[in-house]
Amino acid sequence: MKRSCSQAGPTATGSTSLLDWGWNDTWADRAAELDGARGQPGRVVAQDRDRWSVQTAEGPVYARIVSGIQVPSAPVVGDWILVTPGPSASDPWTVTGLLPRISRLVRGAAGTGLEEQLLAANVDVVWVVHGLDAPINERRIERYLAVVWESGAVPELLLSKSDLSPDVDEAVAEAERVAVGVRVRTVSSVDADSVVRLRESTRAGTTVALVGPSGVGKSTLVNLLAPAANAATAAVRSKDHKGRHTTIRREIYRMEGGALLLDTPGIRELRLWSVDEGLDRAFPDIEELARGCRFRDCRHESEPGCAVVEAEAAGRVDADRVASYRKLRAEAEYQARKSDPVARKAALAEHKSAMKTMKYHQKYRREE
Ligand SMILES: Nc1nc2c(ncn2[C@@H]2O[C@H](COP(=O)(O)OP(=O)(O)OP(=O)(O)O)[C@@H](O)[C@H]2O)c(=O)[nH]1
Ligand SMILES: [Mg+2]
Ligand SMILES: [Zn+2]
Repeated sequence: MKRSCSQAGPTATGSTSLLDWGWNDTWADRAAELDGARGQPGRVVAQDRDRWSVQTAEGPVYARIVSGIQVPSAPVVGDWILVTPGPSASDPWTVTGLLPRISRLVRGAAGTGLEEQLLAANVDVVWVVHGLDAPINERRIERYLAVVWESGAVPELLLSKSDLSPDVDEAVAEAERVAVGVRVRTVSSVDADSVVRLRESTRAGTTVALVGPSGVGKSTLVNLLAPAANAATAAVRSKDHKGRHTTIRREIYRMEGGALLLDTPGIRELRLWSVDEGLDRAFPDIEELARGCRFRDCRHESEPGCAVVEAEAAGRVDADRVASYRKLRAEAEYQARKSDPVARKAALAEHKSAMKTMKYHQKYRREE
């Protein structure tokens, strides 16, 4: 297994600066606004338990949280933090601050699902990867899109392993029916042009995360797009094309062309943790219909004058899709009812403020 700090540092990629890891004026402003916190900025590119791999202007360092120094929440991959040298030769750097996040990729933690698990921060685009060695799983795509929209990042659907699809056009058409308003593309590791097109669609300085089930080819793509990455990959099981959970941690790599790529472990279960804008953005067709409902707070279940139920009965909207929408909403609402109210309130407050800044950030990027 490779070590990110040695691979991603100056020796592997030539001299690096914070700009190479996505630093820009927004982050400089945020760092300047951090009252009282000392230290120099760096980006978390990987994490091993209680030790963070951080890229700073001086190169890669390892940092820990030291008791007595308050940090608002534990950093995750993608975070911009402040670090200072010390306290000892064996623990060479200390986390002293956390810059407010612009996006938060969150799920209900595995198991009970009642706590939020922050998977990554400050991601701009998420590639939701679906392997074409298996039939299109519409419900899974909807679930991923809802979670990603909720994060504040922009989802794009990557249909991978197109070389193994019996009918690529049909698969794309099926996926587009549920990925409403989302860019859908095919890619194959054995089709170099498809990989080049993917690379050319990214922008220097932006962070792109790959998410999806195990075995869909996330790390294979990372290795093609960021040749210094050398991420481990492994063949899927032949009987059912299931992956073997080869990638075991989240890690950011620098891509040719200047974007940052975040490889993630295959996801077994992706629970929607909150319903703010994510669900409506993943289901814009249902949101559009809902404008015709008699009651503004209609839940599209059995209320009179419900335009969604009417459209469903008339076959104008796919009943499975409406069921999927209701299921995701119920899931997030259940978690909201059952989870610790104090912890949830604090997490939601941070989440909402990140969403606001994401909007600012998008505007900022358009004006560039
Ligand atoms: N035929 C074909 N095989 C591919 C393609 N992309 C990946 N594979 C193979 O699929 C298997 C799984 O690829 P990985 O890159 O390890 O998948 P992953 O999504 O990173 O899996 P986890 O790390 O377990 O989440 C490997 O044997 C790859 O060689 C592709 O486009 N076409
Ligand atoms: Mg992998
Ligand atoms: Zn309704």
